[in-house]
Amino acid sequence: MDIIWGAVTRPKEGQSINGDTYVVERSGAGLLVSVIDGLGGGEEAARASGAAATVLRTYADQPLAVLMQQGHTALHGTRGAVIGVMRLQMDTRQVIYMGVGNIGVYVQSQQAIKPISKNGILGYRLPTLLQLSYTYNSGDTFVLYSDGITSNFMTEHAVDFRLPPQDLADAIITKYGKLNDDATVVVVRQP
Ligand SMILES: [Mn+2]
Repeated sequence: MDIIWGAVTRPKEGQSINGDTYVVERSGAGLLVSVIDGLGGGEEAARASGAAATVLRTYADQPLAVLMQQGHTALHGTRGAVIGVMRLQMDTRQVIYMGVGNIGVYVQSQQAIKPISKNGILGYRLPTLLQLSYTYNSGDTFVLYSDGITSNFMTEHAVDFRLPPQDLADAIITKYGKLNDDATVVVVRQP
């Protein structure tokens, strides 16, 4: 069955420009999913995260390490950004993840799928890149989120992970979004 997803992003309270952004881009049987948080806030942050998003959309079918390298180059001269990038291969149910900086990932699965990011800042300090890969099951739910979301949502059981992806993303940001930071949640599930 085809993949379903939902996403929500909003700026911090009192700010009209959002330094966070996300990308969901399909290429063949692959779905590229990313959350990007531009450093600082406002226009400069939005410019950095926007530049990274453009790279991902342009090279959506390229290896994740290439996306990171291209993004790093594109963000020189900006504030920089932290980024998490995931690709689900829908025909084989393989998922790969690569992250630089504090974008969070939570996977609701029977399996131990616990992707982690390396410390660093795209545009400033690219760490030794780490690609993690897993096989997932039908119905597994992938949540990518920026640090404008408190990670308590994973443990408090106050949101129902069986909700449709858009409803789940909305529930997480409503209950766990920090008002003093830009916040983003993307939820993906392959039924
Ligand atoms: Mn942030």
